[in-house]
Amino acid sequence: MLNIKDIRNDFPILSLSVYGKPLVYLDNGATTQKPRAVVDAITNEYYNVNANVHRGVHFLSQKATELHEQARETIHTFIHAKSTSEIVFTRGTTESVNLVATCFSEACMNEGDEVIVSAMEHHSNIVPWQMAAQRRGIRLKVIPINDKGELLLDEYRKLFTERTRIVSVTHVSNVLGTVNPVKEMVSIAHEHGVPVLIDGAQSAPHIPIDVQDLDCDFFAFSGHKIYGPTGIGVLYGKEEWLDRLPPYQGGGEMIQHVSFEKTTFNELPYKFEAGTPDYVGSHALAVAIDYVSALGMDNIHQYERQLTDYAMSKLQQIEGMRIYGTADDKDAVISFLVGNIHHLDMGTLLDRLGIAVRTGHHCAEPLMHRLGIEGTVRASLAFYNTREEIDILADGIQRLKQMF
Ligand code: 7TS
Repeated sequence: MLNIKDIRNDFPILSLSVYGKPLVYLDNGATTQKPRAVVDAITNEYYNVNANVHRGVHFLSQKATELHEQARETIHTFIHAKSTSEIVFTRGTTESVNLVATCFSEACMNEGDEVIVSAMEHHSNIVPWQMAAQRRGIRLKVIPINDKGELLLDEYRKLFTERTRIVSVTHVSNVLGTVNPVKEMVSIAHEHGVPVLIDGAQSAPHIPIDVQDLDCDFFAFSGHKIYGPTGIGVLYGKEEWLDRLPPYQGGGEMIQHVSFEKTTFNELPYKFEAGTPDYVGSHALAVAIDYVSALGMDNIHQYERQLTDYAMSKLQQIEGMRIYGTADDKDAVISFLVGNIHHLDMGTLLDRLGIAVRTGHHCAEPLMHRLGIEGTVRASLAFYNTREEIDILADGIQRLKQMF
């Protein structure tokens, strides 16, 4: 059981008032707030440790390197990877997907080869593949969804051909909240000898992740969506795949030896980590992961599920409410429109009541086309949200409805 009152005290920003109203922060899908421990870790490292990593014999550099590499250990344990060489630090999910799309298409795809994505992808898992498609002459194939916002697995099965080289799919939709059956999808892909990249931006903060159990070949997530800092993220890749891929960027850290004739590359994971890494961010991310691990990802998942169910039933009682995404397996994200109120008007007016929601297409324009709408209002939940906050949202929507 989570003690939400105590938890909220760990997040100073949650006690802010905006426009004289207590802040109700329901934009966690965009980014989460940070517990004091994370902010303190950042301040402490800059005040007491700061030095560049991996290249100093001096005390501070060794200490900073230790924290950075301990962070890799923490992440490796958190997602149950086999080894720390499978944990690559990136700037976030977007960079992780770009790395795979660039390096995989270069090493493993030729003209006419195919990548399978889904109709509910974030632009971050569409555009990098389109860019690779332009460079390499490959094709995107798209898994369709039903009206509840669930992937059609039979259609997915039919998309495989002898030209399919990779599947890249989101674990949880940032618009619909749908939790995709990624373990089953990986197993289907593997029957065809095809590897799978899972976009875990919206799952890692909410659902216990075991990459070995999922058997996925790549898994990407962002630090800032899991209560850590911005600018740091993770790409997990099975060693056998990371070994096969060429480096992403060139520079310091990713080399073994350089001469003007020839450069040899560093071992995993450093081959993919050119330049000075965000060693303060990696440590602060590990502190965030320690924080959620201490609460227990199972407890977090259970609490957020109950809160999502409560929010769904509460919002569904509002006349004129249309909720997009009613999958049987649904997590922490609720997108909606009410009557003919424009999503932007709804978001702007809710803001005046102190309620932070996101409006628009949520970087998923192809999904909006499929749904036949321009955008939605989206409430996305975290474990520090409460039923009282859901009630404030529902009352706010009722009030605005009366204004229109
Ligand atoms: N994939 C999914 C499923 C996402 O929801 C997001 C960000 C990304 C990838 C990209 O993550 P980044 O950290 O690299 O930017 N989603 C959102 C959102 O829903 N609102 O703001 C950002």
